Amino acid sequence: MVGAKAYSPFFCPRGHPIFGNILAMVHTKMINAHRKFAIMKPAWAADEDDDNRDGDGGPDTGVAIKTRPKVKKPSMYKVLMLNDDYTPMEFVVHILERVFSKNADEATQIMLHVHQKGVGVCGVYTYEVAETKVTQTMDLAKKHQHPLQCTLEKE
Ligand code: TYC
Repeated sequence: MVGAKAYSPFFCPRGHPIFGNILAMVHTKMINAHRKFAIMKPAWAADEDDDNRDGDGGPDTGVAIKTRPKVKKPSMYKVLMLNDDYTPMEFVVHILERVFSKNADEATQIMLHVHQKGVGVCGVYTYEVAETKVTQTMDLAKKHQHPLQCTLEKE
């Protein structure tokens, strides 16, 4: 092995081989803890040059691979519209076109579905987008004095 010993300032060439090796391992771990790049050993070099047998105290003779941050898909939320007896059908269609970007046919279909079944899905969005659309719908309904209600539901 040429690694930790070769570059570590803790290696003592005359005597204290065990003490020197432990300090070298600690030093290597301290350096590794601050790395932005994982040092990967190629498979053919696995431990063959590492005589302290800890598997990670050897020389840094691999390929530096940039570690990728974990990315997760965001949770999605349905915006549900509820039926009532008073909000005009045309107003609901208007909301579906303006707030939920539906064309006239889609908006009419969704409105009729809600009218007949009591509830229907206007769209599925990430949390902030869904919340904004609920607020815009409720604000417009209030402004025009209609009792139209809509809510969020996690998918
Ligand atoms: N039921 C209402 C009416 O007959 C129309 C309506 C449809 C209201 C959908 C709300 O979410 C709604 N005028």
